[in-house]
Amino acid sequence: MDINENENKKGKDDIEFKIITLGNPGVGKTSIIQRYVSDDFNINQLSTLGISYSFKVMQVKERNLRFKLIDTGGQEKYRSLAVSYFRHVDVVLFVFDLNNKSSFDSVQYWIDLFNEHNNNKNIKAKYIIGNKNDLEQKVDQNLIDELTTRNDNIKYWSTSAKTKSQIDYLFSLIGFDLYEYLQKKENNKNEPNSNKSKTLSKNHGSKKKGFC
Ligand SMILES: Nc1nc2c(ncn2[C@@H]2O[C@H](COP(=O)(O)OP(=O)(O)OP(=O)(O)O)[C@@H](O)[C@H]2O)c(=O)[nH]1
Ligand SMILES: [Mg+2]
Repeated sequence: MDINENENKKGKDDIEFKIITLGNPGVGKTSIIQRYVSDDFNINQLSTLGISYSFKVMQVKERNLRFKLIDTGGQEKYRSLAVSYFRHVDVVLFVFDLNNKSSFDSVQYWIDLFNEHNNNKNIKAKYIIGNKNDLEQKVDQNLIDELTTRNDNIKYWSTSAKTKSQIDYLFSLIGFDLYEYLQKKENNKNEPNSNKSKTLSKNHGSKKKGFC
């Protein structure tokens, strides 16, 4: 894969995308981000107070994608703070703990909460993440498949922040989703039948008429 990553400050050609984590307390949201950004894991990771940010740049082909990672605290008291970010995010990761069934049972709640407060205009990719795949899986795979099928345009991925299993690959997939989005956007802009081109040719046509 043609991907390079670094933590540079925002460069002039970087395109920023906001990625948010959501899910019950203790499922490993912070640990996933910490593993990805710093290749670090803390067995005594403290619960996130409110919101925390980190950044990482991924180069996909000729593009520099700058990820702004918005990590939310899963505790109830931070819910309205988290909700206030929903409208502006590009990618959402709904995280649960594969070893904890009740964290899985809450995922639909998080999806509904997100869908209710996100206008769906900005969102480019949605993932359900089953984290802690180094531990015994206590969530039936059929239930995970059902949940994924029941919700539109959502992908499932299993990770371990502890062993680093599938973490880098997850962010590569996100990088490619965003790259594809940018390509499509550009193609639409250059498309002769796009709305913009239609407006331009209409204006151009009427101007010409005026000169006759
Ligand atoms: N075995 C195992 N433990 C993990 C993994 N990821 C996180 N943990 C542990 O799970 C606990 C909670 O991890 P956090 O990353 O703080 O969870 P969180 O979702 O950010 O929790 P809040 O900030 O309270 O919402 C910590 O003790 C981590 O070390 C994993 O993949 N495997
Ligand atoms: Mg946290």
